[in-house]
Amino acid sequence: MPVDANLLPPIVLTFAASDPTGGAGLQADLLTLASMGCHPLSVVTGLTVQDTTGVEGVLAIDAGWVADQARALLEDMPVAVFKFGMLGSVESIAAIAEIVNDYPDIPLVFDPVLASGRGDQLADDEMVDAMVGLLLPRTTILTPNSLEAMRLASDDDNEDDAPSLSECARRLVDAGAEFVLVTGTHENTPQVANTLYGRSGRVREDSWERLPGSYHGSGCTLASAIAANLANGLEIEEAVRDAQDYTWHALAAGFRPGMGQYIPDRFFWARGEEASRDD
Ligand code: PXL
Repeated sequence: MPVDANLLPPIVLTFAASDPTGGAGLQADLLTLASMGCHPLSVVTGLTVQDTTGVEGVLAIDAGWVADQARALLEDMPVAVFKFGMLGSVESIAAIAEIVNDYPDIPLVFDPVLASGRGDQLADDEMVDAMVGLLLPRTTILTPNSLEAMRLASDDDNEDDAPSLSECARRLVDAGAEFVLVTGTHENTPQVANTLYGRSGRVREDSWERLPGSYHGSGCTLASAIAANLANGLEIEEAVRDAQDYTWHALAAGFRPGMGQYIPDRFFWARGEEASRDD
């Protein structure tokens, strides 16, 4: 029997690395996408050894295996949206670029994972260059935090280059991203202000009450929520606004299962009143 795409939940294909804590990475994407009504497909780009206090090891999956996982899925199922998290190696970035370029009509949400929220490095300078050169031209929306925006947009050869965040966004749009959402979690401001930029400059800004505590996986949750919203048919501005609202509530309902960071509760909406953790 032929597949009837109308009877399927929207399918989102995420390229990401495993975070065994379930806080960030691939597991964050799967939880978020499922919670928002999508069916997630996953291409594993790497493995990490970590707990809620930090990353102890990173293994990049061989680029040939990354490509084979993606090709097999894409030849079998209709993908509505691509989502990128940690990509593992320059070779995998090149292989992934080639594959997504064969599907130019599928929107792409790119969370440029360069380091964990605790500062563990997850991408080197060569990977940053490959992201900008090979992936930005194919990106529908890039979701850097302010530190990632600076690293992706500044000129490595000029130590004095200290662009403002709006200048960073302009450069990233010039490099090919259709939209750039710069998140303000790392800025020293009373509220968290997230700003969306497009080809004509600033599109919208949303401010959120800054929650106390340190969270693991907020960026992955936000980018996956945008991907889910696009897959569910929202336009970019509405997708971005609603994804922030979803992420804020997941963080507000977050829990601390170990000795380190809090983890967002992507299924906050499914818990009963008795599950409230305001104690
Ligand atoms: O939060 C970014 C991130 C993405 N992917 C993996 C991670 C992290 C942060 O630790 O471990 C696998």
